[in-house]
Amino acid sequence: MTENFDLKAYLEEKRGLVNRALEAYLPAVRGPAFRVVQAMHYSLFAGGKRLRPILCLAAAEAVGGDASEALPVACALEMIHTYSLIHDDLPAMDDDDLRRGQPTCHKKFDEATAILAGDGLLTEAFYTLAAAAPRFEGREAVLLEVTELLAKAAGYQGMVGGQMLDLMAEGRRVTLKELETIHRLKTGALLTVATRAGALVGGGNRVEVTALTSFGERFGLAFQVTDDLLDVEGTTAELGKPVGSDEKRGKATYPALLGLEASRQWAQRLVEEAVAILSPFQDRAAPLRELAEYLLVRRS
Ligand code: GRG
Repeated sequence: MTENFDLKAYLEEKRGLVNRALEAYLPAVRGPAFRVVQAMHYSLFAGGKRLRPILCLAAAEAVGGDASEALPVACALEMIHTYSLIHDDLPAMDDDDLRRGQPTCHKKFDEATAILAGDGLLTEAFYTLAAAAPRFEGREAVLLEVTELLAKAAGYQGMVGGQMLDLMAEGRRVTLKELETIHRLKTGALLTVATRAGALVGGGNRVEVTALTSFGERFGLAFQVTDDLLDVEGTTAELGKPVGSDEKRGKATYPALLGLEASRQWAQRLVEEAVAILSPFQDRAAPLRELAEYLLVRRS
């Protein structure tokens, strides 16, 4: 715990910052293809904790940077994340009707529109990064590095690859090592790049960037373990999506492989390791520290 730090107020402030920036970056709902933009808006603003953008802003602050400098990167992360949720909910993947407490994109619109809305958000993420170049005058190399890292984390070497492995593992027994690889790629890659990119944009040195990347890796895994636990222990009202879906689909999860208590202990250990990595950053890392500890008590 960091004294005098109000995580709730911090999250509210940063969520507002991110939401206003997302509104500004997204195109207006008009023009001949307005329907796809409408679907992009719908999913992006249908709730969502904005965890990845907030991690990115908090990492920029932890190295002494200004959160507003990291906003284009933060928004690109949320666009990529929302695209992945839209596609993950499609009938060909998880076939879910509810996301963020609202009908999924393909239920609200139709399947083809949902596919295009996901494509539109993924593309818009990289447009947002490229269009931010004037804000990086003299630091273009940083923007280029961050763009490369985001592409790698989102693509076949990261989230897309993890999703593929996850689908290929359905209905068969996987080892703990395989499960960790799936999650490191499927959800971990984007969470890890959030802190790494934030540290880079915030002007962190190599030691700081490496430390905040290691923090992001632990955070990403702990997030997944607690996500698996919530799928067993949470409620639809809390999560805004159906619960118990992992077990129904015969998906490998930490509770299924380790049991509930060992999964809780594993999450606790990952969070402890993540928090220990932050000690050189002292109070500037208070938001990251509190966010990591929050994972252990979160209900959504
Ligand atoms: C379709 C290419 C492609 C990838 C999909 C991330 C992913 C890969 C699928 C999501 C499946 C899922 C529910 C995984 C559990 C972890 C996770 C990403 C939860 C949702 O993230 P939150 O809790 O959601 O940050 P909000 O709605 O708050 O943004």
